[in-house]
Amino acid sequence: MTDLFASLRPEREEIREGVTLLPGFCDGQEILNIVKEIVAVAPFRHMQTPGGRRMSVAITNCGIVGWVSDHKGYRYSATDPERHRPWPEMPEELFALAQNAAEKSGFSGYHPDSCLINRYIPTASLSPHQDKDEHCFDWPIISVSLGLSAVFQLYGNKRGGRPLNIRLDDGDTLVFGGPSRLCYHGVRKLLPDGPEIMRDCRINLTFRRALP
Ligand code: MD3
Ligand code: FE
Repeated sequence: MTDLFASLRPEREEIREGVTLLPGFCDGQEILNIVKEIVAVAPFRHMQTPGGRRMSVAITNCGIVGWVSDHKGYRYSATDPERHRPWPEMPEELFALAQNAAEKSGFSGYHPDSCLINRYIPTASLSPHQDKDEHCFDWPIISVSLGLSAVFQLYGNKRGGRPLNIRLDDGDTLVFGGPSRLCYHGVRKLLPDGPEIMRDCRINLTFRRALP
């Protein structure tokens, strides 16, 4: 459907130093079709936290390495622990999407080697955490939201305090880099709004540079 209000939204919004929101940067339907091909090979699954709890968010990955969690901890692995096989390759369209979003936000030459794909049903949430399992923090993390909208919460570089609430809609793309790369963040709740093709869940892709 044509977005009549697209012209009223800024193309790029600097939320804070190193955090750039690109509203409606991608076509959610197009990205969803690519995600479906990945999921047909490496299905969504619920991982265990190191403490032995089942994550409410279901995940899968594509790329050279994928983020995994089990009783031994959080890490990146070249092997899918469920399939004992490499993760599906990162499709060129996804690599290009992340690279273009990074470029628009001041990070040229971005080469993500991992894409974590999170699936939220309306009761799922992600408690505040830092992303620090990557080898270094010089490169940004790029987040792409699909389907149901959600309230994303951005804290500072220490746990606690009052978060900034950011609503993320289908197609919205966020870039986290520079001094905000290690900010605490979480996903509070899903909202009942979304595109016709995806009113039952939210999918979030995070592109990462995990390896040296
Ligand atoms: C801010 N995912 O997978 S993406 C995650 O919507 C994760 O599924 C959320 O947090 C989701 O780790 C949020 C946005 C995000 C990702 C990385 C960040 C925000 C970040 C790193 C630093 C600061
Ligand atoms: Fe995170």
